[in-house]
Amino acid sequence: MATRLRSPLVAGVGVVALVVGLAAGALTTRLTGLGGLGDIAAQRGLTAEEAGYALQSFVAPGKFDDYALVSSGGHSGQIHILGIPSLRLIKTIPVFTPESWSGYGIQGDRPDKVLGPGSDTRKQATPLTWGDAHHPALSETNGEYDGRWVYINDRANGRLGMVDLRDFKVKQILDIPNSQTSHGGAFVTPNSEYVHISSMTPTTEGYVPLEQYKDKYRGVSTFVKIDPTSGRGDLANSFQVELPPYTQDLADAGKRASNGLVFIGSYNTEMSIGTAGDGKPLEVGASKNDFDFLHVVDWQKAEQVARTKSVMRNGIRYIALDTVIAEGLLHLIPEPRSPHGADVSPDGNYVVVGGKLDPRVTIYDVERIKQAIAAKDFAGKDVFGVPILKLEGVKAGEVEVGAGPLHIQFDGKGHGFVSLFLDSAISKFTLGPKAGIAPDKAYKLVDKVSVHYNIGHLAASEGDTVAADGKWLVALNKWSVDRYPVVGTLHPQNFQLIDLQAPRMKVINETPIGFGEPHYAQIIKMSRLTKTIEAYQTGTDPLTFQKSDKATAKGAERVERSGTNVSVYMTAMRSHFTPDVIRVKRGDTVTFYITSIETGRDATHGFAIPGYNVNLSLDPGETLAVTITASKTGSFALYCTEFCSALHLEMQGWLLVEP
Ligand code: K7E
Ligand code: CUA
Repeated sequence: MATRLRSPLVAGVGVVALVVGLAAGALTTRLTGLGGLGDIAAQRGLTAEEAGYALQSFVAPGKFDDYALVSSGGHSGQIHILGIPSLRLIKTIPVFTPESWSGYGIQGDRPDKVLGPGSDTRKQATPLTWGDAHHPALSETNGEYDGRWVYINDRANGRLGMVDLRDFKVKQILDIPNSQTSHGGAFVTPNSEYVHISSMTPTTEGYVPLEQYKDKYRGVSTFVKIDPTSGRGDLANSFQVELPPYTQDLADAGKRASNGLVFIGSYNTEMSIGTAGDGKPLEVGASKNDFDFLHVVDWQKAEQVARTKSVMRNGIRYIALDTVIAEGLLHLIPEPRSPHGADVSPDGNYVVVGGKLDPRVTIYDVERIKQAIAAKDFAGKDVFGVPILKLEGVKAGEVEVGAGPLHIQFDGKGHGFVSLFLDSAISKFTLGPKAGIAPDKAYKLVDKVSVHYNIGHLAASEGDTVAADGKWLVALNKWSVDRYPVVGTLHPQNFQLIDLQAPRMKVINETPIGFGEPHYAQIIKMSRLTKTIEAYQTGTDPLTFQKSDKATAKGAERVERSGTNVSVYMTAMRSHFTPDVIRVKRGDTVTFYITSIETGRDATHGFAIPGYNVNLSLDPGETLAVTITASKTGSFALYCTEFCSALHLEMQGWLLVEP
């Protein structure tokens, strides 16, 4: 079938011609030249249009997708990688939550070294085993994705996860001091100098009565310094900018024309605290004002101020609000009521805000923002003394786009795309002259497409970078309603793929998302993922990418005992562990240092001990450790959990715990 289908396409009959042919109606007769393609479409009950979509998004067996969608998994605490245009799920990366295939957080090396330190128990009531993964941020060089690292914020607990794209594994979870829930992040600055994460709900240190909300509660914008070699966050060189107790929402880093600035949307500038305080539920109290505030933070200036005028607070340099104001690090701009997203265009000239309770997007001109700040052209100050810019002075335009505008993406060709939560649609609009749009065509609605259903974020191919390419757009829909068979009461969400190269936006593919609620995703060209390895050098500690001092060579396997501490230096290869019978005494502390001496791609082993809650994935070349206390006597049949060879079932051994 594939060859019959491919040959006419190779011969120059493009998809468009095919769709036109199919649409012409007499499927079978007209398409006989295409080897019965029309028959197939007819037999499968596909319309001509649908058959065209299939050809656009189908990736043949053995072929690769052109793009990777790096998606958050929401309160599943994970990151998921899907291919574009196929929407096939390629990989799941556990970040804030245990996952037993990879052994992450189950028992062993990485949970102790990543998930464990990922909860600061001075801040958290208990070590955390879940997180609400919202916004993935790929690292950038010169404003383009560089394929090195991904960061993601934990919306629930104010933490930041960092994944190394060499092996697609989490290397660090950083518990951000002085902040609890987080939303404005993760976003990297254009050369990955910092990854930004701002608080959502203002917090205090310890208990402070809610009645003192305005006086004592504060938000915080955190710039986590990225170590340029490891990609890890370096708290000692990071800093925080204190913010008024408005509820800071989505943020975006400036680029090109706006490099050096960060923009953070906010809501609840009313500072409503719910029924305890002002007698109204928060949803009412927080929607009173006609305007909330877009925060403009000058991070390059703040970086300087942090060196001399900050205080150390829980391990991070902290710039208090009075210093923030005195140094001119923060300015506010009125934005339509209860906005959600604030996004910077690829050229950096515009910041676009979705109004949520306003049918418009508001487009701000960065140059005019900078001029107004320099000229101190203020409309006034907020109650804390933060200067407010004049809306009319910095607004470039506004476009009526539909009901419930949330988030904005760009195609790099002068257009923005905004998700409409209430309309369940995406609107396409033009930016202004600085994005190459003629003045009479600027700030206009130009297209709209329905999606299914209740879209949250949307992601355009490389749409967060200076290299937005205008090829694909993915709608991350909250509900799937009737798109899929009912499989119980917890229903999947729905991703839909939109072709941006067609004259009108069209949904051409979709996939149910059965693993959590994705909030945001970024789309990177597969060709940028050049750092990725297939297997480790033998004996690699995956946390450091260095040779582990516990790496064990073939022939050097041994068991060492020191008092009640037993160290097992083990190797794994098809199809045995060496040693495979381990004798210990009840009460011993037993550490297994296991090195996979496999070198080939895919030659993965597992290591499970029944009854002891142990499972590891031993990827080729990897050295991992797991420590147990031999508290229960018995004969435990340890085994390899990955079907690794014809003799996989034979890859087993014994942990004998003697009384
Ligand atoms: Cu769900 Cu970006 Cu956290 Cu909007 S946020 S949808
Ligand atoms: Cu090794 Cu199965």
